[in-house]
Amino acid sequence: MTAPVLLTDALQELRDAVAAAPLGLATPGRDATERTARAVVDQVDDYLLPRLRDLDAPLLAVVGGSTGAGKSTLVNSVLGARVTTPGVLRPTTRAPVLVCSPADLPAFSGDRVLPGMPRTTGEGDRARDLAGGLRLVPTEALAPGLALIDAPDVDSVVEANRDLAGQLLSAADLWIFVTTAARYADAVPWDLLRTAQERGTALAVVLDRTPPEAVTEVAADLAAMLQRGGLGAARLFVVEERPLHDGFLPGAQVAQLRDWLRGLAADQEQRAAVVRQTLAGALESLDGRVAAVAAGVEEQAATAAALGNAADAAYDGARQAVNEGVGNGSLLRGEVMARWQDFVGTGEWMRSLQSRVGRLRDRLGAALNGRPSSADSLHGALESGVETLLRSEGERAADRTVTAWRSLPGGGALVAGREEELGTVSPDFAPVAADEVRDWQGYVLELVREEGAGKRSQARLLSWGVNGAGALVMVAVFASTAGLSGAELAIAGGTTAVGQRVLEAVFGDAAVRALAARARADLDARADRLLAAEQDRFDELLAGVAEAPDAVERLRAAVATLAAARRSA
Ligand SMILES: Nc1nc2c(ncn2[C@@H]2O[C@H](COP(=O)(O)OP(=O)(O)O)[C@@H](O)[C@H]2O)c(=O)[nH]1
Ligand SMILES: [Mg+2]
Repeated sequence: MTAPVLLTDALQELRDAVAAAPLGLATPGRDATERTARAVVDQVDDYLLPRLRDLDAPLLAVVGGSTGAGKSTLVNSVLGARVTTPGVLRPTTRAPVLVCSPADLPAFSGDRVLPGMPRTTGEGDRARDLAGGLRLVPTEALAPGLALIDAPDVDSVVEANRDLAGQLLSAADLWIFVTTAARYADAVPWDLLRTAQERGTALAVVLDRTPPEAVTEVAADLAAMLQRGGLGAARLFVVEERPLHDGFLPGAQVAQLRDWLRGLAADQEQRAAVVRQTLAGALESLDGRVAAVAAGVEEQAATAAALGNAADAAYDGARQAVNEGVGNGSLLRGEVMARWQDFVGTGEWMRSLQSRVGRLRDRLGAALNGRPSSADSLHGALESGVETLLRSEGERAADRTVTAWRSLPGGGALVAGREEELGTVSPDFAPVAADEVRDWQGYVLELVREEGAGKRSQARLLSWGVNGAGALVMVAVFASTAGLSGAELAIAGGTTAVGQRVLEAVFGDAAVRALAARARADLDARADRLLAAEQDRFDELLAGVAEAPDAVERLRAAVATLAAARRSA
């Protein structure tokens, strides 16, 4: 039997797996998944791990609720001390306040709970404005065993405040939910109450600022709503709207809530029951929340695959088009054709050679010797023809990929602002392509040289030049599958046939076919490499946002390990 995994270790791994979930692609579900993931990570860090490591630590009750519900006034009034500052102006930017007995201060001053929030104990403006900080206020007005957090408004107009309120609630053993007679039916608080219900969080609800004449009616309505929402077990406190005395509510209004909190602080058993309830609910909620993150990651993977396929299709198309363009004779038009004719002579001369292959090489050799630059010109024309083909297919594939990505989920954001740059070949494409084609030509000449070495044919070869023979091999490559038609066929096809016969006369039939095949394979490999490097630009964009192929498996495994750890705990 393997040793059981500790619950805390299993939670840590689950948290790390969620934190590492790749969510870089702007898919439709991304933002929701990101919020879920962040909330899980925060709750594990802020609440679950600290609570599991110290089940006896003081209870943390978070006072949350709607804007201006009177939360701060309520906290001060319950404690009979000015521990937190009520505000008239909205939104308030104060740091949340944690109030506890001086005896409990060590339990909250370190980073045991809410480790990401810096603590302050000052009252100054700096402390007030400290973003994301938590102000610690020790007071004898609270007995040891229970601490209160006065949280920002859950429906604040400031998103950061709302997020902070949600994060604080997730860190609570107990929610004290404050609403008012005017706001108790609002949507935002009820979203949070539903969360409390789903998670089985220990909950008390305070109906604050209730006009005395409406107490019965409003309290009954809210109680019915809680009942319908599955929250009938929540304790409901009603506080009447009364003139404040020096900022405090009359003692009678808060006596019930104060007594309840004091009783909770004093009763270890009751506190432990609250902790168990909220802890179990939070742990149970992880399955579904992590499953939602996993679904979001799957959406990312599917989206990345679709984008990758679009790039593949575009560049496969380019490779195929280059392949066809090289073999179908289309490179033997225009400039190349003109240089070819310079090289081998006039059509009439060619025709006269057709039947006299025996003398051909001599004539050809003489012609070449007479015009040594014509082979070079043909090389140059072939080079620029191949480069043009590579470039136009590279451009087409880039443009197709950008167009496809812009219409696919997640793709638009990846190319946003870079459409011009990514929609064509990369900046160093031209020199790299030129190098590749020249290297290929060098390779062909090397092949011809090797083929000629040590054979009887060497003398002949040398008589009309490696350059000339190389040019013929290249032309043979470009005409090899000869999709030529009409006049082009007559000229290019015919002349190629002659070229081939010249080569055959020098090297032999099989050797010529082998030469052309090797030259072709080398050119194809170079074109593939060049286009693959172009496609890499897109693949790298994807890898940057969607890397972590095992993310979903890791999440599922972590959920399973946690379940096993809970069973054996
Ligand atoms: N008259 C009266 N005013 C209140 C009561 N509760 C809060 N207020 C006032 O309402 C405003 C907002 O209260 P505050 O406690 O800051 O609400 P919070 O935003 O929920 O913390 C402040 O000006 C308080 O003085 C109450 O029960 N009676
Ligand atoms: Mg307040």
